[in-house]
Amino acid sequence: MAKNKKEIPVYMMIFTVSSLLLMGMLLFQVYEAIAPPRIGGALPIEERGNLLAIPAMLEDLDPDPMKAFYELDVQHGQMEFFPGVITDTMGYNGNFLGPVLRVKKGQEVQIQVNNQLELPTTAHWHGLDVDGPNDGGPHQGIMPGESWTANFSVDQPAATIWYHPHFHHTTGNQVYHGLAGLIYIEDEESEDLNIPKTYGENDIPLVIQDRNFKRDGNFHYKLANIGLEPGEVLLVNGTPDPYVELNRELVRLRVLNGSNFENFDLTLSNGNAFYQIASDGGFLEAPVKMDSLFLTPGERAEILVDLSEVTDEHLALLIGKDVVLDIYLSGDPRAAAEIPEALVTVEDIPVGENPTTRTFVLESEGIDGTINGKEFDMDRIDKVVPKGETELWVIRTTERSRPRPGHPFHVHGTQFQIVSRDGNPPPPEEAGFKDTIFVANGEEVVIKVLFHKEGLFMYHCHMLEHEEQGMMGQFMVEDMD
Ligand SMILES: [Cu+2]
Repeated sequence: MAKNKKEIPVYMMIFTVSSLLLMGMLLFQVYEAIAPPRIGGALPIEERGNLLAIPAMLEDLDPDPMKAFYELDVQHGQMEFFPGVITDTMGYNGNFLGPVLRVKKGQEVQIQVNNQLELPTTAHWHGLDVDGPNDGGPHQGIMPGESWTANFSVDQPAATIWYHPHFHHTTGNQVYHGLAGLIYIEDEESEDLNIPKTYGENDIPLVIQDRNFKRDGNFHYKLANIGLEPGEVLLVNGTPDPYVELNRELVRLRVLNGSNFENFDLTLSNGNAFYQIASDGGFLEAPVKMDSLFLTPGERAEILVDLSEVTDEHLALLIGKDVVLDIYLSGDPRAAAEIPEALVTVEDIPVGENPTTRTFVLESEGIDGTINGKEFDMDRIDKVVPKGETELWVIRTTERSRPRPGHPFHVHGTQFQIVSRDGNPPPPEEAGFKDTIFVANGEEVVIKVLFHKEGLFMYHCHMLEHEEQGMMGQFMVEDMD
């Protein structure tokens, strides 16, 4: 995952060169492995990497403020991630990734998805409280040349959710090639909060993904290689080696771990703390001060970073020693920004007496996996769940899942809350609404789930290759009154 920087200190160069000689044919990999991260100093402008791409905000084609109509074309594309090297990609309304769709609580939304690929796809709204037929899961396949329109009303608090394909056995490949995008749900509270809201200026989306490339420049997506080691290149919003220029002020980063298989642990190069204000399903009750942010595939977090007092010209967002994003600062340092003391009231999901309890045991070996000992079967409904009745779901991973540290468990069609992690109450950053949670090997996480809408939904590991190799099940939500 090391970023290939141009400036290397002399001592490291000597070390590098001698190592390269020793290693002979492993030249390139060795350089990648020992190239030092460039953490402190700023680079002259001409040596900066690539300006961070900011996804377009898609135009709502419905003039009625209580409605929204969006159109997404699923298409092939090409990108020049590296100068002179063409990579075949896929994107929504463009070459790679997709635009941001902004919807408001209470709106009636239609999203028309036009499949211009020669492969089937779906458009799944990850994190959306929606009924089964509009969820965009494996059963809502959109055949080549066809269109599908999702209809739903926005019936949940403000949140940063996302969309991606979910057609069984093509999901991992299509996401890897670029099919993913963000949806911003806004409501009165999100609009009233005193937090940064200027899109692309102080409210910045960061879709972080790791990738491997073949010699011909195309993505190296091969099931056998997935999960053996992280991708060599980190893309942020589709930009390799990205930088962004920000004012010395409070900024809000909306981060999605959009990788297929890798966990990310994010820190700031100056060691400063930041504040998590939202998890998958919306705002937390209060900002949570932290100095690292752990996100598994599919998870989102919104963080506030106060750049007001930073006197350095440059800092970086890091994963370990690797630079994810270079940040160059402008404007004069000033007094620290005010971090809101409180954000929203998170409605507690009510639990009745003697709630139904179900257990889900996640087990993997390499990229193969099962839930409760079973591989996914499109023709088998694993659970029937009553609408409107909170259940307790107990999620466990087995030690057999090593060497992976655990699995991100995702449930469609709802936002749930964590009751306990290994018997302890969740930490404050996990006390809000979630749709994807990390369950470490040997750990037991209890969640309370409540489904408001009927239909067929999925639960699965969000390491996409685990999902496709069997770590998925399906449940039918029925009105039993
Ligand atoms: Cu997994």
